[in-house]
Amino acid sequence: MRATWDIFCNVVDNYGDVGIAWRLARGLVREHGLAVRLWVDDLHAFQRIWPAIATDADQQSCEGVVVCAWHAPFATTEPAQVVIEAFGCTLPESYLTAMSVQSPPPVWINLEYLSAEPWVAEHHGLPSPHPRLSLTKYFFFPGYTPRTGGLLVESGLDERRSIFLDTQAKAFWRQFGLGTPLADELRVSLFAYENPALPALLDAWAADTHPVTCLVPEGRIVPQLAAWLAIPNLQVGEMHRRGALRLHILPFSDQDAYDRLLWACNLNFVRGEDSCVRAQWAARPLVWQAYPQADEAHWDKANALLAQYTKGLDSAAARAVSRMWRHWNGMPDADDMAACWAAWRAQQAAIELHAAAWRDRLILAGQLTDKLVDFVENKLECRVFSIP
Ligand code: TRH
Repeated sequence: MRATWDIFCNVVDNYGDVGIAWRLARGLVREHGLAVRLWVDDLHAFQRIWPAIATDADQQSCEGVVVCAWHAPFATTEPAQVVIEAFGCTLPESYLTAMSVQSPPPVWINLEYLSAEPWVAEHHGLPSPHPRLSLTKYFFFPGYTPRTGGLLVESGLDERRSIFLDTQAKAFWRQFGLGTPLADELRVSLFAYENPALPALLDAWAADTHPVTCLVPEGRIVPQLAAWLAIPNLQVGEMHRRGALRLHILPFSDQDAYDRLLWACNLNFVRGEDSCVRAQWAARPLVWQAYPQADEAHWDKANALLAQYTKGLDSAAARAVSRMWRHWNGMPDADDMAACWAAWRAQQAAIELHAAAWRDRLILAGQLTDKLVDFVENKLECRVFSIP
C-alpha cells in the first residue's frame, strides 16, 4: 500500500513557502503516485499562485492533492505515515501528540530553505530527537550539490520548455499585446522586493542603445515603478515608454504560466527561493535578489550561490554577473548600477551560453522529490525492522 503523506505549510510572507510546498505536493502525487494532504494556513496566498484553489474550502482536491485549510485550533486528525514540516513551521501540538502515540511513529521531516552555502551538505539528513516525545525529526536540506537534498524539478520540464519556445512563444507574447521580439530587443522579467537600486536600473534600461522591454508581474515593486514613471495608480495591463525602455505591468499568473514568462525572456530578475530555481531551470541569465534577512544573512546566501554559479565563466563575465547580483542585493562594495549594467551588456553573449551550461550542471544535484522519497523509504524500512 502507498504511504500517506501530510505536508504542513505556514505562509510567513510572500509566496515562496506555499509555492514550494505546492510544487513538492504536486510532484509527489504526479511522479510517485503518493497520497498527499497539504495543510496550508493561508489559502489566499495559495490562490495567487494557483487560481483553482478555493479560499473558503476546508478540504478540496486539486491536481490529485488533498488541500486542507490549516486552522487553529487544529481538529483531531489521524497523522499520515510521513509528515513534512515545511521550513520549521511548527506542527499543531495535538497532531504532534497523535504522531507520538502511533506505532510505528510517522517519518517526520523538516524541509529546510535552499542555500548554496557549503555547510548545507554536512547538515542534510541529520536527526533531531524530540525533547519530550518519542519522535525524531530529520532535517532535509535542498541544495546545489549531490550531497544535499537536490532541487525541485519535475520530469519533462526541459521538453515542455523546448516545445514552448518552438511553437507557443508567439502566442504567449500576443496575450500581452506584444509581437515577436525584435532582433536586437532585450526582454526582461522583473520579480523583486522593494529595492533602492531599481530607479538606477530603470534609468540604465531607458538609456540603453537597444530596445528593452520589461515585464513586471503585479506585486511589491509596482509603487516604486509608479514613482519612477511619475504615474500614480499604475495598473495591471498598462504599458509605458521611457527612452529605450517599454514597461508592462502583467497580471500575477499561476506557477506554470510564470515558468513560460521565464522561458520567453532573455533575462529574468527573480527573488526569494522558488522563482530563483525556476529561472535557473529556464536556462536563461538571471539576477537574483535574496530574501532580505536580519544581519544581512542573505548576502552570504547570495555570495554562496554566486561562487558556484560563476564557476566556468571567464573572469570578465563572472565579474559582470557578480557586480550585478551584488549591487542588486545592496552589498556595500558594489559599483554603481549604470556601470554594472554596461558590464553585463558587454558580457551578455557569454552569460547566455553559461546559463544553458549551468542548467545542465544543476541536474547533477538530483531531483528533490526523488531524493526525499528515497530518504523516507529508507527510514520507513528501518522503522519496520526496529519494531519489536
Ligand atoms: O514570494 P517570494 O519572495 O517567497 C519568499 C522566499 O521563498 C523566501 O525564501 C521565504 O523565506 C519568504 O518568501 C518567506 O519568492 P519565491 O520563493 O520566488 O516565490 C514566489 C512564488 O510565486 C513562486 O512559486 C513562483 C510564484 N509566482 C507565480 O506563481 N506567478 C507569478 O506571476 C510570479 C511572479 C510568481
